[in-house]
Amino acid sequence: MSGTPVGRSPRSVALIGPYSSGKSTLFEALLEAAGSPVKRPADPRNRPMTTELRLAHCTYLGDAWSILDCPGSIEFAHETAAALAMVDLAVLVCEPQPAKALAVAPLLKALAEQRVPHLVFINKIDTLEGSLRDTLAALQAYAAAPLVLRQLPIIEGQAVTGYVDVVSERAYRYRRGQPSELMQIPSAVQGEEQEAKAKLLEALADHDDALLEKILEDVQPSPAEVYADLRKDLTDGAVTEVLLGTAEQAGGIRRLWKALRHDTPEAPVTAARKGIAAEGPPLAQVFKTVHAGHTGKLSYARIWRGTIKDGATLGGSRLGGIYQMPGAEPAKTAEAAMGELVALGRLEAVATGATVAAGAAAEALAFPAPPSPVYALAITTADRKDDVKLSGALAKLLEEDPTLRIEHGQDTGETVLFGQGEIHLGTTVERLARNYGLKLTTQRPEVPYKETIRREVHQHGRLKRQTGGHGQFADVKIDIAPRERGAGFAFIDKVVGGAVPRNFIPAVGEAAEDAAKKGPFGYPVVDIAVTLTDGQFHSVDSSDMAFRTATQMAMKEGLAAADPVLLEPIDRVTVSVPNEFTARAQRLLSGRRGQILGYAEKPGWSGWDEVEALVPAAELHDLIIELRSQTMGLGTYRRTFDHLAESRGEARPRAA
Ligand SMILES: Nc1nc2c(ncn2[C@@H]2O[C@H](COP(=O)(O)OP(=O)(O)O)[C@@H](O)[C@H]2O)c(=O)[nH]1
Ligand SMILES: [Mg+2]
Repeated sequence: MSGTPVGRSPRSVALIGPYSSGKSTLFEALLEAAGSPVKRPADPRNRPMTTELRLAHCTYLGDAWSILDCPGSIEFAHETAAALAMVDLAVLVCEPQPAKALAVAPLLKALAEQRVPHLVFINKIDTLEGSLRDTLAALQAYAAAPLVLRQLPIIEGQAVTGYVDVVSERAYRYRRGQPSELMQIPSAVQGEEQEAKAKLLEALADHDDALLEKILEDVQPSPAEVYADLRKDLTDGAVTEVLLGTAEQAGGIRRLWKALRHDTPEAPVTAARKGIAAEGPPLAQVFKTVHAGHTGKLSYARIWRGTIKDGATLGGSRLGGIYQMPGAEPAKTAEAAMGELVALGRLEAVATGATVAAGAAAEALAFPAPPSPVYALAITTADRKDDVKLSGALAKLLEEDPTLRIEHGQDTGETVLFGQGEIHLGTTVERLARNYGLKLTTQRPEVPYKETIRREVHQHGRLKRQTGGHGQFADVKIDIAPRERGAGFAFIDKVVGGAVPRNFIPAVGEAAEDAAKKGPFGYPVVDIAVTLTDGQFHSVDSSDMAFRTATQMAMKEGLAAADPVLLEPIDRVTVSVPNEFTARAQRLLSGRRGQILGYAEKPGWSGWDEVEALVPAAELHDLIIELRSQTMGLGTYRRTFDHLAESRGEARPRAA
């Protein structure tokens, strides 16, 4: 035994890693080994993608744990970022495949940047082909600290059947669902084991002079010394230990538990890392919000200080229920202690990311900002009567998901969802159907084309109508002229001698501006000046209404005659990719009528480039899908509107 006391403060761990590395399977295996199993999917080989954080509580050898299973898909990366901001330690789950190391790179970077203590668990060790060293070397290229193997696989025949513990120099055979069984170190692994141990000690000696001296004098340090160094270096982020196993066959799970138990920093250490004062009222931070049918609003929170008791006043709301999640199902508890992740009920006024203190004002703590949207879909209710219900449901979804945005197109009248990709918006629409009974259809959002004119015209509009008693009469002469791009709409009154009386002139201006909202192609007309030069009126038959109609007639004819042209929005797009994909990203943008402006190293991201281009907005709808499919899912982009450009016929006018 390592001699650490039992019954320490609760600790929190997040399982992170690329999609399909086996986080959810590992989550289940860890909880099963701790005697708090969660429901498993009916067909584990066909397990659904994790799209949301999943929290479960358990006790392992007397210690309380909160464990988070994070989604791996890049579209839900914000959930992982939120989890990392909350936990004492992250387990980075990888596969033993060097080619997949690139997908781990952004996570290694996030861990280093946020200074989250972490270890690496190489899962699917049963699928190992070739040497584990290649995977380690590939990962090392992106890791800030040296990666040291704590275990080596034992391969018998074709299969991985157990492991050698590098520190204790003992070998174990995996036994499904049971503790591994001690065995002789196979002679084939002995050389490798010696080498791994030397490497491990070398890495530790870089931060421990006493150990360095022992190594130089060829004295073997005791396992206790090595364990103490590993723990310290993990907390400091100086060395990253690498464990291995197979979640699916429950191999290496107890070994991982042992490492978690021994090396996960305790809550006060994490609070100090975060700069949270040790003294003060009980403090919690919300990292996820869920509207659950039966419990109402649940705010998942980390307890950063003290003990939070049910009924406390937090952030202006009265706490209505504290839930732990044994078996990943909510179970009421009276209080939550520092170090725990719990769900807090009915904090109506508290948003995701906020900190709250019991009965006091809370100090603000950093929380990751949501990434900007990369994909959009317009949504329509199948039944118009559901529109009110939809806006209520969307308000709740926005509260739950900070990576979702909703816009109502001013010109198009569409409701557009903005998010992180097809899967993200797909699950959002599914959630609206499942939780709110809303049937929606989705379509590609309309491109906000505009129009303008290229030629000045002089137009005459005349309304003369005799209906029963008195008639309607108005006569206007207007000039419609193009203005500089971005100058907007202008109305100028140049009438002299009362040809159009003062009181009718505002109606002419309003009607002209109104008529510009829909030009010959069906889009808003921008950057024109309308000048009222002359007109006629009748003392009885003229009215605002009549002048409006006459102006509308003049505008309709005039705009059509003024050499109208479609204007298409052009965005400035910045694509970021690992630099091996830079050329591909450039081709992708050129293929979408993009004008490449250049590329440069992405600031602070060694090995990544940013490509800048001007690209028509019409070409951006599914850019993220193609970009991801060509860059192992790693490429992303951001866009801002740049300018309107005259369309050379590539853009398709709206159907009449
Ligand atoms: N061969 C093998 N497959 C595994 C192992 N762990 C998980 N898997 C499989 O890998 C796939 C993805 O697992 P999952 O836990 O959903 O990955 P996640 O996306 O990281 O949560 C599933 O088909 C699992 O059955 C393992 O140790 N060995
Ligand atoms: Mg998963």
